[in-house]
This record gives sequence, C-alpha cells and structure tokens, in this order.
Amino acid sequence: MLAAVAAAALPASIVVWLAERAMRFHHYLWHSARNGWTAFGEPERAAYRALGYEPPRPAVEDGQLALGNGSGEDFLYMHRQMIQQLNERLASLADPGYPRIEGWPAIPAPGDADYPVPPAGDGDAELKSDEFYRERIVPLEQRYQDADFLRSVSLGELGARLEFTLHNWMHMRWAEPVAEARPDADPRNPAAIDSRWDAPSYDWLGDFYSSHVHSTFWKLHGWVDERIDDWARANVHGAIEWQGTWTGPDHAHVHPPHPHPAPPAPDEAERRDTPRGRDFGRPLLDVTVPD
Ligand SMILES: [Cu+2]
Repeated sequence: MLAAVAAAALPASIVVWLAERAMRFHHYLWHSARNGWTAFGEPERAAYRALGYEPPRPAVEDGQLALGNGSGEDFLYMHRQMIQQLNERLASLADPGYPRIEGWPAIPAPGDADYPVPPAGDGDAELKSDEFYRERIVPLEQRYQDADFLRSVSLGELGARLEFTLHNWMHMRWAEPVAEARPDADPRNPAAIDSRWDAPSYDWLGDFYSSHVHSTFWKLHGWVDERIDDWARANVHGAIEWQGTWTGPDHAHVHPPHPHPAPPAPDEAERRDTPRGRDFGRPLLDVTVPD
C-alpha cells in the first residue's frame, strides 16, 4: 500500500540533498541576515556581505517587525522558490510515496494522529499547549484566510505577520526537544559551524541551519504558501507583481563556506543575550507584532 502523502517522510535521497552544507548555509544565512541586519555592527555586516547575503529589506528594523518595507514578500517568495525547487527534485525522483510537497490543509489540532505535538522542551511549554492552539493559533489562522483582512494588507505586510507569528510558532510547536543545541555561530564569522552539524540526522525544526531537512518543514511551509494565493484571490486579478524577490546570492557563484576555526567564545554577558539554537523561538520573545 502506498503511504499517504499527508504523513509521509521525505525520500532518503532528498533528505541527503537538503542536508548538504550549501543548502543549510543558504537557509541559515538568508534568515539570519534579514533578522539581524539592523542590529549588526560593521564587522558582522561585512562578514555577511562577503558571503553575498546583504538583505535589501531587513525583516526586523531596530527591534520592530518591518511591516511596510516588503521584507514579508521576500519571505513568501524565497520559500515558494524552495518549494518549487524541491518539487522539481521530487518530480524527477518519481517516488510514488512522495510525489510532491503538499502543505497542511489546516494547522493540525491538538491530538492530531499524524502530527502530534512533541513533548515540551526548554521554555516552549506555552507554545506547545492546547490553550496556545485555541487562543493564539486558531484566531490568526482564521484571520489570515479572511478576505476582508487580506484586502486590508499588502502582500508584504501579510508575509511579515505570518513569518513572525504562525510560521515561527509552528516551527517551535513541532520541534522535538533536543539533547544538545547547535552553538550559535559568531555573526562576525557565520561560516564557523562545525561540519558535524551537517549530518542528515540533524533536522531540528528550531534552527535555520536544519529545519528544512525535516519533513514537517514542508508541511508547514506548504500551508504558509497557500496564503499567498488567498491574498491574490482577494486583491488582484491575474499574476502577482512581486516587489520582494530576494532569495540570496546566485548559488552558481557562491561556494558554501567551509568551517573556519571557531572565534574566541563571547564573554558571559554576551552569552546570556544569545539563547542558543532557537532561531524561530527568538522572534517570539523579542519582536512585537502590532495588532
Ligand atoms: Cu525559512
């Protein structure tokens, strides 16, 4: 019997491809550049620039979610590209158990048989609770599909709101507790990630460096991707005229960074400010999404 696409795991060869260092760096540098840019100093910016990751529209500006600069379009567009690229791979692989990405038709409710919420780990009990689903997730899930709401926002604003609410929450809600978190790379030396984190088994949903290796990433991003079409149905006739299409540098010209010797450890005070390995959790704590 064929496995249902709903709960299928990605084919092993796809997982190996997604776990390649070049793929990991693309996702990690793209997100961390957009989130960190306005907080970075010149050494951090220079390091990202040298790797080709100078974001044209930061996602966070001076600690505030950037609703009006089009960065939310970059978010929607870049992940749509990732889905398309993976669908092309899947089409050529022609595995009947996993023919293409199909997003969640709805965000799985507590007790979902195929996508149970993993046990709470470090600091994420609230996000994983049934109350959080009822009181925070469901209202926004409805709002972001409501035609009146969709007519009241630009595509960029919708993308920014989605990214820093439901999207980040889904990442952390379905993240397994981890025994060991990947130490943050110093943003002045973002390539300093040990190659042991490149193993295909490292697929933690809470880390930009690994989340896309996990099957659930594609379910939740498929759900996010559908919201682009909801917005288009409510607002435009015909094709979307994308303003934010930043996907990072052209892969053909950028080599994946090799791990450089780790920089000296930041002092304790700095450490306290940088919770480790919780990329999608951090914005939940730090960035307010205005009503
Ligand atoms: Cu992403």
